[in-house]
Amino acid sequence: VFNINDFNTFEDILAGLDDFVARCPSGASCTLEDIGDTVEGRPIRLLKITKPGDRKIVWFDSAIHAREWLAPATNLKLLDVIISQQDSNAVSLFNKYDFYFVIIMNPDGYVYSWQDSDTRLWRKNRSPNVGSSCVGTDLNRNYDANWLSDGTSTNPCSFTYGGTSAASEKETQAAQNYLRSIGSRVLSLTSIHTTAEMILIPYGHTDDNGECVIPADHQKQMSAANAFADAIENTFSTSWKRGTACLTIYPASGATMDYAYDKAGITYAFTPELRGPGFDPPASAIQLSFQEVWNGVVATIAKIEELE
Ligand code: 0X9
Ligand code: ZN
Repeated sequence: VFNINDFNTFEDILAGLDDFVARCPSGASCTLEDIGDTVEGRPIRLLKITKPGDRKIVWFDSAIHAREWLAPATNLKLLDVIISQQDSNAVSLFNKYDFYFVIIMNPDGYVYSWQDSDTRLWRKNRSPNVGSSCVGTDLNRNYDANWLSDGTSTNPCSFTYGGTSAASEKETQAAQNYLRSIGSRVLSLTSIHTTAEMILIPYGHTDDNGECVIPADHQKQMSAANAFADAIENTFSTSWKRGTACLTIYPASGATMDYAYDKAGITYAFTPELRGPGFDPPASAIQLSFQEVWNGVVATIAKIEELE
């Protein structure tokens, strides 16, 4: 049974999405759309909460890395606060923007991470690799954004295996095509991961001299990231790093966020690395994570409005 205050199986999350649609606020439309499917035949399901008019989109995705269970759990709470329309910030944000949520970007990997204790820490998708007994590609290294340049492996047994070509994976193709189709309407994209307590912005790659590449929009992106991270820190007096992925966590190319910025024209693309501890925090971390991230989202959107 779906429980917003606990970690949920893929099946329960799909049922939970149906419940959310049934609770759509009055005057709004809540629509499910499958942007693609996986090698094992599971849907990559998008929930759109919209109102009529020419409105910008606020996008949240999670669980491209299967084992990072706090990410979809936090994302479901963001979806809940928007659909419930009980919070004054949620009301004013939904007066202006449409909200799009993909809770599970990597369904096959997520299901595998629930199978048993041996598979709990699975990260990649579950597509077979020709000529190898090792399964899966790291979808956050597979995007057509400086693919294979940094922090990735050509060994199918590696947990950062980048795939046979840019966007070789069905999940990547689905996300890329969809993001390009809506990119000009997206105010911000937040691709949620765990666990390093950081707000990352583009880019992840380095240049020929091994220097981290800094985007043209860095100043704006950095002030939005600072607003995000400061609001998180102020929630529970914690400390969060912020900055480009390459400088702040490590060089890594071919990620969702970098594709969103570089190829889909989304200026404000963030990767929060949520609180820990580790990949198995207690369920009590879900509400804490939500509270701090929600404060961050409200603050960063206010900052983006100021910058644009
Ligand atoms: O390595 C990753 O994919 C992310 N860290 S995680 O521990 N969740 O695996 C960081 C992604 C950095 N983002 C970009 N390179 N754009
Ligand atoms: Zn991750």
